[in-house]
Amino acid sequence: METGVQAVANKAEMQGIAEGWRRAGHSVGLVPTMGSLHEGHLSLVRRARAQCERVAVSVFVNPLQFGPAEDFDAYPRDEERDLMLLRKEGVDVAYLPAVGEMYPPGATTRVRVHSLDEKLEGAHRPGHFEGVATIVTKLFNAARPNRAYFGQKDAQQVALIARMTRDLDMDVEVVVLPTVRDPDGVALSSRNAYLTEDERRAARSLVGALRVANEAFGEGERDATRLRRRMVDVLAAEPLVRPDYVEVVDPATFDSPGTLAVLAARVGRTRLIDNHPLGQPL
Ligand code: PAJ
Repeated sequence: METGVQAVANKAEMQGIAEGWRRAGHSVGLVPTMGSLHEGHLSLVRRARAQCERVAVSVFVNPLQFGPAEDFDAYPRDEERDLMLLRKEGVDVAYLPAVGEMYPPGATTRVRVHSLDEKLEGAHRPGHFEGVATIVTKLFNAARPNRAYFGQKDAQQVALIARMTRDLDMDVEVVVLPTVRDPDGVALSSRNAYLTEDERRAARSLVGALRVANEAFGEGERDATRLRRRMVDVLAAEPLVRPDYVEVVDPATFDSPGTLAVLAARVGRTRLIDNHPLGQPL
């Protein structure tokens, strides 16, 4: 049964609603997103719905986590469709603050997770994780969740949020769900909308590289350098793909070696990331 979703743009209003839920003894789940929702996002929403009595989903394209040369302006936005999907999922509140509501003039406080935020994805996107840590902290303060839901698709973001909640004594359980993929294996991403047909075909090499590493791992290969080389070779065979990094790291520290295969690459002009915990089916 569809009950309607309440759209909230104001942080004080969001806090008031969350406070009411808490006072009534309801558990609260939060799913932070940047909208343009797909089945990956919806898998998080469904888990939140199953585990929590009240569910808030935030839709906010966060300028602070985009570099000056990145795609903040072009990032796909479709609020009406997002609200329709959230209504179907039985979400209680969609929190859609404007940029000025989140970052009014003079808001200069930032949250940093040192060291982790400078590795791999952080090295290629300076300031990105500071933007993520800051907005997630603010979303937690607005929606006051007991549990917050994140996708393994953004593995370093997961490590960062888990570290941040621990380091700052945030009373939020971080729930992580597996990457949802298209039938051809490509990880769902809002940025896939940028790909041409040829690029979309080339993008399969990312999951192809992860599969090759996973098979080698399954056959007993544990040497990070050799696992890495296998992935690099798969990507090198695809002329439309230019890797930023390919590594096998520890999933909590993002130091090498480890058992998490992670990669980032440009496919044409679109930058995509993917990863896989080696040893798990893919
Ligand atoms: P966004 O890219 O919209 O993703 C929102 C959540 O959906 C993240 O936790 C992400 O890991 C998860 N997700 C994306 N693609 C997925 C897939 N194919 N399978 C499973 N989960 C997937 O990540 C962000 O937004 C932002 O950085 C945010 C946390 C909202 C802070 O601004």
